[in-house]
Parts: sequence; C-alpha cells; structure tokens
Amino acid sequence: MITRGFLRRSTDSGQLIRLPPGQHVVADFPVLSAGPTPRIKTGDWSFALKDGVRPVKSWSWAEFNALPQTKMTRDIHCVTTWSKFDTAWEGVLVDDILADAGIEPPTGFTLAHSYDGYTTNVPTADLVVGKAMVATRYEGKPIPPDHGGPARLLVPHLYFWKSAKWINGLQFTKKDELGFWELRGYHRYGDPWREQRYTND
Ligand SMILES: Nc1nc2c(c(=O)[nH]1)N[C@H]1C(S)=C(S)[C@@H](COP(=O)(O)O)O[C@H]1N2
Ligand SMILES: [Mo]
Repeated sequence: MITRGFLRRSTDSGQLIRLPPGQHVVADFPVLSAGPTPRIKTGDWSFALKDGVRPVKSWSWAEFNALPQTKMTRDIHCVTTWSKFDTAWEGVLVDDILADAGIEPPTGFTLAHSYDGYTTNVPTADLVVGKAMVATRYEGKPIPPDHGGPARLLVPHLYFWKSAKWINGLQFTKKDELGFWELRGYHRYGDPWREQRYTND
C-alpha cells in the first residue's frame, strides 16, 4: 500500500526507494536563505492573489487562518543535496485559496512572492489538486521565522527552493517567468527525481 506521505519510486531492479538521486538524508533541519530573516508580525501579515497585475483577493492573518486547514506530511529535498523525511506541515491548500477567491486557475504559470523580495516560478498544475499549500504550522507549532514563518509555500515534490519562505502572494502569469534562483542558474522546474538542479539539467 502506498500512502500519501510515502512517495516511493521503483528502480530498474524493482526496488522501492524514497531518496532521489544525489541526495542524502539529514535528521536536522538546515536553514537556507539568500538574505537575513525578515520578521513579520502576524498583525502586519497579508496574502494577495493576483492575475497578472490585477489583484484578485487578499487575506489578513485572521482571514487566512479561517480558511480550511489541511495537514501534509512529506519528504523534502534541497538542491544542496540534503533530504528530510516525514516533515509535518499544516496550512491552506492552494486549492482552498482559489476556492475562497472563487476562481479557477487563470493561467498555466505562477510566481510566488515573499516578504524578502524572493520569487520562484512553479507551473500552476504543480500547485493544485492537493499538491501544494501555504503552510503556517510545522510539527504542530507556528513555523519558526528562519524556516519561513508566519507562512511559507510548500511544494514538496520539487526541490525545496520552490517552497518560498515568508510568502505574501501568488501571481498567475501568462508565461513561465523565472524567479530569484531560476534567474541565477537553477532549473526552471526542479524535479528532484530527474535531478533538475541547474538550468540545463
Ligand atoms: N523567501 C525565501 N524563500 C526561500 C529562500 C529564500 O532565500 N527566501 N530560500 C529557498 C531555498 S534555496 C531553500 S533550500 C529553502 C530552505 O528552507 P529552510 O531554510 O526552511 O530549510 O527555502 C527556499 N525558500
Ligand atoms: Mo536551496
């Protein structure tokens, strides 16, 4: 039986594995940020959904926390080669954000935006149908600031740089516009199972 928390891939020999190629398992939770940790008070926090330049809807912290809450336990894979198994998150599925805004995904691409100016691009299809959430809790507690609190994107099936910390919005874009690391040599998609680390992988 395969449960949602235990994604396993078959090797040629038929063996079941859960560690993508070139990765090793860690027990700790490394912090990786391009700059200093922004400190955002939940009272100042808001999350905005945009279709191109057009604002669709925004939520305060209280409004966002009143949306349906979902738990997700997933393995995560950082491009710097560490993987961490069974990380437990809670937050709002992107599906439930869209439902609350009363829209279907308007374009095939999405750019996530964060309080530190970080951006990352993800195909919209990789954010919906239960694949991704805006997480507000980790291991049963508010997400620590270094790990992206008050809220971070969680797209566990792609390399962890796609999981934007300190997220403050999702923007639908007509084209696949590159984000912070994607402009600096990381792969535009970032599938750990295909080792899509750098632009031409
Ligand atoms: N806003 C923002 N999100 C970010 C980053 C960042 O610098 N800023 N770094 C990314 C990278 S490269 C990784 S590997 C993960 C690290 O998350 P962690 O510090 O919780 O392990 O966050 C990603 N999300
Ligand atoms: Mo990273």
